[in-house]
Amino acid sequence: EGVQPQEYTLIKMEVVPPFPPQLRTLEGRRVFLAAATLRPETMYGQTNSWVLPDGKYGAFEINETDVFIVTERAALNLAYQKLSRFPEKPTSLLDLNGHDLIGLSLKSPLAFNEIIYCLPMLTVLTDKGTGIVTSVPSDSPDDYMALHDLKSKPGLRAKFGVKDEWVLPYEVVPIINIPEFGDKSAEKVCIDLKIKSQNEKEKLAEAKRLTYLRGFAEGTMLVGEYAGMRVQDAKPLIRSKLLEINEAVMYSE
Ligand code: A2H
Repeated sequence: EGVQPQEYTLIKMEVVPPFPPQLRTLEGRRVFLAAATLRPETMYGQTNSWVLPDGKYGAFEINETDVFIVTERAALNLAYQKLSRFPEKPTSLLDLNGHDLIGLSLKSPLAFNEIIYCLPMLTVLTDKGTGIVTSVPSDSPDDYMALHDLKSKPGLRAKFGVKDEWVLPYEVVPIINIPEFGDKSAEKVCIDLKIKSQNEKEKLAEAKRLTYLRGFAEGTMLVGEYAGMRVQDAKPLIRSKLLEINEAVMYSE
């Protein structure tokens, strides 16, 4: 972990019932994949969520009604931030791994796609955030390449039991304009840098640097309540709104 504390927004991606067999014991509760993001203003463009297939997760009681699926490490941090049924003591209802989560259908705040699916990404870190990532391929080069890999490689889908209908219908949703990069900045930068897969770490770091700098400074919202507003002005407004309506919570580490 870095020296500077990082403030994330945790997006509550609700698992849509009926639950699959491996989650059946959670039936009757409100269960969320809680995804850590630094870009709450991009939530309109969500196409899926990401988990690490071999990652270890748990279903933790946050309060009387809500259950968050996150890593144990994140659950402990949450418990020290008043996000646990019992203060400073995470209680897990169920141990899970990434494979158990792949294919879950989700409803996520602000997303134009009404239902999105949980999919595998091999570069998810289990020692950052919650180990759950929400995917916005229009504006995140990592998300764009990981979705591109799944779309273009039937063998990769087969390896992780990913059904075509969880991936193929989902297109990049334009949500932010960046003068230099257009309305699908992550796609453009990945193509310009000739990035071939989610595993090209160095090129992806460069792509992230380019889109992040320009996006925050020069980006304009194309959609939503704050269409036409600069990204840097819309971001805190959208974050506050999500927190206020209880579709997100704050999390720092
Ligand atoms: B961001 P930082 Cl549109 N493993 O959210 C890998 N990546 C993770 C993660 C984990 N355990 N937890 C969070 N992240 C991602 C949106 C987004 C993000 C956009 C553009 C850029 C971007 C949609 N994905 O991040 O190392 C999450 O993806 C660029 C870095 O703490 C989170 O924000 O700075 C970001 O990384 C946090 O990374």
